Amino acid sequence: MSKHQKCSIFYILFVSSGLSSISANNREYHFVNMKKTWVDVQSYCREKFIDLATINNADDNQKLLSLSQNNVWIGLYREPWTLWSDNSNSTFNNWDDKQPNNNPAQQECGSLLAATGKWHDSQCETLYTFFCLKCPAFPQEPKEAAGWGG
Ligand SMILES: [Ca+2]
Repeated sequence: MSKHQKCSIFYILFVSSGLSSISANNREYHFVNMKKTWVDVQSYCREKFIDLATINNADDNQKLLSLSQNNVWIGLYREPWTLWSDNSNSTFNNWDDKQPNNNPAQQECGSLLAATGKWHDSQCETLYTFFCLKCPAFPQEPKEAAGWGG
């Protein structure tokens, strides 16, 4: 069983316990302030967390942008750029203008620019800081959800 599956089962047990309305789709990220190549980042995140950060919607992207101080690796790679490091598919993207451009060459790994939150394809050997995907932290007590939709 993968860490990701364990995490999902934990969500289901927790949610079905009635203690919280936390969504299994909420993504939580752990920022790692070390610069590594994309492949090294993938190994690090899989060992210590779930996987490289995945981004499935604008809220996820905004969360990463708000936490980013430098350009960071994200878990997206090569053609067709819809398959993430954790093997999930996503139709969401946030490419910058004229990206991915594979220019000058061999840009097979996805990065997020701290200045704009836009995505670029970058050479995988570039050293960037990064985010790992982790299980959400569970609240100690049920939180009031006043003002939230749904
Ligand atoms: Ca590029």
